[in-house]
Amino acid sequence: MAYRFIMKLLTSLTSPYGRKIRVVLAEKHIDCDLVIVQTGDPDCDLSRFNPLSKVPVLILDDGQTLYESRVIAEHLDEVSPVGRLIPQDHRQAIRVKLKEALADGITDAAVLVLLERRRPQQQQSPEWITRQMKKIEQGLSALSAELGDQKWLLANRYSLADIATGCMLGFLDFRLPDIEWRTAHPNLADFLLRLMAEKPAFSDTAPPAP
Ligand SMILES: N[C@@H](CCC(=O)N[C@@H](CS)C(=O)NCC(=O)O)C(=O)O
Repeated sequence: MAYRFIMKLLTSLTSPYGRKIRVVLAEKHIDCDLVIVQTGDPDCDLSRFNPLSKVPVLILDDGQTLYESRVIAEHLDEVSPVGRLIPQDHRQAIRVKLKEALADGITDAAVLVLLERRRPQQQQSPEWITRQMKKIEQGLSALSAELGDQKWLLANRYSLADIATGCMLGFLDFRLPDIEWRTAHPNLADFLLRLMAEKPAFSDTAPPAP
């Protein structure tokens, strides 16, 4: 029987960036082995695959590795035409990527808050936390205004911008549940409910209970 190499995705089950790629793989029906890694484990040497030692990492069928979720998502969207997540029209594509960058940027700020809060109390900087919280608030307001009363961020078309936004909102609930974003942005709350109800790729990849 011919040997068929299947792509491998290295990620943790709690990474919001890794979740983005797991959702993309499921939406596009792409076969890929999931290799669960613990980034905090001293025995876990990711630098062989990514000089930044971060997940997600995608090992392609020719052995080449890709890292950075936006790069991986764009590659996967290109290799399989099933259910395009980035429109082919350039202007539309840039709109989707900008919203993806905004959602990822909110996630980045949330990760910084989480890491700061994990430091011993006396070493934490309240100013730094406030600065990151402001980015989260401003980012959520911008995404909420973009969404308005549309079904998806690009009106009726489901895209990578929705996937990144859903992963970011799920991460806020998972790691920073004290942020009451639903009160300020009920349209984002409805959006997340819709994603979880209509897209099995989302409900199947929810982070494990903390
Ligand atoms: N911009 C990167 C962020 C990746 C990232 O920060 N991953 C975290 C897990 S959520 C990680 O691997 N952290 C380990 C570390 O920084 O040492 C992406 O989108 O892929």
